[in-house]
Amino acid sequence: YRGIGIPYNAATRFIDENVEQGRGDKTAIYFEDRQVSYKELQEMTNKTGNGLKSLGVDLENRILLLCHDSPEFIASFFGAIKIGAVPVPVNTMLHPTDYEYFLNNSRSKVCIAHEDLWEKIKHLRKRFHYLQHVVVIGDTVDKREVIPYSRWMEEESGLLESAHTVKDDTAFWLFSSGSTGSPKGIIHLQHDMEYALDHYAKQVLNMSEEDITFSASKLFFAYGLGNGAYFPLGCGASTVLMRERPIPENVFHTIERYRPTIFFGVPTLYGAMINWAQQTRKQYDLSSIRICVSAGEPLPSVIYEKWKKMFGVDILDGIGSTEATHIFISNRIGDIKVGSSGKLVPGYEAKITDEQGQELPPNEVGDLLIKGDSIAHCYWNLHDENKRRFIGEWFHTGDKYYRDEEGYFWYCGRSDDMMKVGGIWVSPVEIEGVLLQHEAVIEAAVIGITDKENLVRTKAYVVLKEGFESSEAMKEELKEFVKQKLASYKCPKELEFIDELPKTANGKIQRFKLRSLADS
Ligand code: 3SK
Repeated sequence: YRGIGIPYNAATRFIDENVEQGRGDKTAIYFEDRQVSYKELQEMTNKTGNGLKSLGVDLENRILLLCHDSPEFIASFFGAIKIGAVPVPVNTMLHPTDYEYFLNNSRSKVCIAHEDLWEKIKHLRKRFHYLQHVVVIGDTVDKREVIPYSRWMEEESGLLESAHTVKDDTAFWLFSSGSTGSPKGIIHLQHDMEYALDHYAKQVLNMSEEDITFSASKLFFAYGLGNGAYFPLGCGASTVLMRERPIPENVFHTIERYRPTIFFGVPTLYGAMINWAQQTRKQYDLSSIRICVSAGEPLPSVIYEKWKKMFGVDILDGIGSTEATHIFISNRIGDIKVGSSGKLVPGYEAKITDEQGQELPPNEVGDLLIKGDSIAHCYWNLHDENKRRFIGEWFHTGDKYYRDEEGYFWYCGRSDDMMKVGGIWVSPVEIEGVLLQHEAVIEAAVIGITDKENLVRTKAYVVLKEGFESSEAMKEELKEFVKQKLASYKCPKELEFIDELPKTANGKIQRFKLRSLADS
């Protein structure tokens, strides 16, 4: 294999090495009533790889994964990578036509799906132009139409040599849920996961073999994939997988049952868990957790403080992106600046620039660009977007940030979410943070709207907690509440109550959807 590059296969690194290093009998995955050892996971992975090979899957072929969090998800992901194919995990909560887009855009040859999820899209099969085989995980699979995954587990060999891939080969794709436009296929290379593991999981979270991780964010998100799969596997630790929806009741139950040491969530979930614990007046035992992690959206200070008071454990807030593979700026254990995203993760560089690309001094808000070796190769088939976002070694995150004199980064919104009110830049995040401090508010999002004179004014969309009434009096109370805490030009001129905020799959508020709502 002269001339192909530095040999590296992520499945060998994340699965086989554990067995070679003597962890064969250790539990890799806790899932419902099952405990899957590293040896068993290796066997499942190899059988999946062999099953795919038997269907004619070759190096670089894409395989769509429409799977719930489960051992089968992880075995399919690494089984595909082991033979040099490219798994493409996708969000399990979307509309059937979204899968038509994912399957055709990725030109996937094979789809591995959980039974209930395949049931929802099978009527569209004729529109999946490149799909040749469907493999279904479940008990009541119709064997005339699809291949049961269980057949692979019964009939395929548990031995498999990895393909001769190299460190810069494509390993997997993820679709960005995007705050605007259609989802973009993000191409990640074989070495990306190990880079995120070495720099964030090991150096920031101090993750080790002793840990048990539990991620409420699902494996099909970039955030969940690290938290619940390649971080724990890369450390020889154990992961807890939960198939159910990540609602507070399920999450608390899972934590008490498996006693993880690291818990990963998003701000909305932390907020909902606090409310649930208050409403149910139950004492939940979170004593096994040494650190909680939050990403996706900035963690409001009030949620951090309440959580710490209620459960006595810190939440480390950080920011990452699907393009960067995982988190590149984070608070540290024992060094948290509440409300900030923290400092650079070792191995990453950042710059904050103005509209002309000039680097800005501390405390000035600009575009955040980052550099580090886990940044994706590019977007699939989006030449112009690639030129705009992947600029040499730098990646343009699309986030507005400033860095203070001590090196902490402060989020100010998505680049297109910032508003200029009366000629002054206003960050929606700052106003939302204040609204969230009010006892009646569970979620808030602020946008800029233009009035008849074409002037920009701020408008807040607010989700109220149960038991609070969406009255005119409440509107005035909330506006007054913000006025007490912020400069008057930042106070929302309009305020509307809404049942739910539109969000991306990673939990980021889609303020552009609220802007179209306000325009309509
Ligand atoms: O949004 C984030 O902060 C994030 C973090 C880790 C991995 C992926 C994402 C999108």
